[in-house]
Amino acid sequence: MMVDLFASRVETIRDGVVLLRAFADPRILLPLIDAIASVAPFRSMTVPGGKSMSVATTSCGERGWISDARGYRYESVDPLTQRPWPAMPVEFRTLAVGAASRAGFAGFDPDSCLINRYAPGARMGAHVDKDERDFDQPIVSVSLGLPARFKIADAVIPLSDGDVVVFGGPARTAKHGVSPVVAGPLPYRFNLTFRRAG
Ligand SMILES: O=C(O)CCC(=O)C(=O)O
Ligand SMILES: [Mn+2]
Repeated sequence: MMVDLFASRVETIRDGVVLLRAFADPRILLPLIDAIASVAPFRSMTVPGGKSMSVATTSCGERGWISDARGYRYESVDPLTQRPWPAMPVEFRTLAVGAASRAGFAGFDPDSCLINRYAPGARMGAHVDKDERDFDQPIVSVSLGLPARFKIADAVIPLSDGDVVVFGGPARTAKHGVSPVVAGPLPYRFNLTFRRAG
């Protein structure tokens, strides 16, 4: 799953923001994303103001993050299919727990994985992840496919296929976002955002 737990470099970007370069294996993760999307398709969600997000999203795990005219929240049933979200693959969970632990956050217990799909031009505006109950648990954010510029607090982190960012503790409620993704040799950038939501 992971390239090599102990060989991978751990870079502390800011207090509570840790970068693990090439920690995740896209060859294992991308087919699992396809399998999830065959059950819970990617969709473009609406934000409360009425606009559509430029990223396409789906989820797996006990809870999925939802945005619609009523606001932001977690739901255990996918509103598109009216079925529970697909289970979180064990490979996802192992990756997220391992990355958190390597970054200094032992005991991470994710119940939700939001999957963001960025076509070229898609972006994510600056925001805080604040729809979760327990801010003691970190966020584990996995980048796959096309590169991206991830901004968090006052740092800009160029991310490549397989890179993982963990933010927690003093950085758990740091503002972060993604600049518009630039076209390249792959069709998309994917992001897996693991959280303890409930
Ligand atoms: O795509 C990313 O790297 C960040 C995604 C994110 O912050 C989110 O979904 O809340
Ligand atoms: Mn976020």
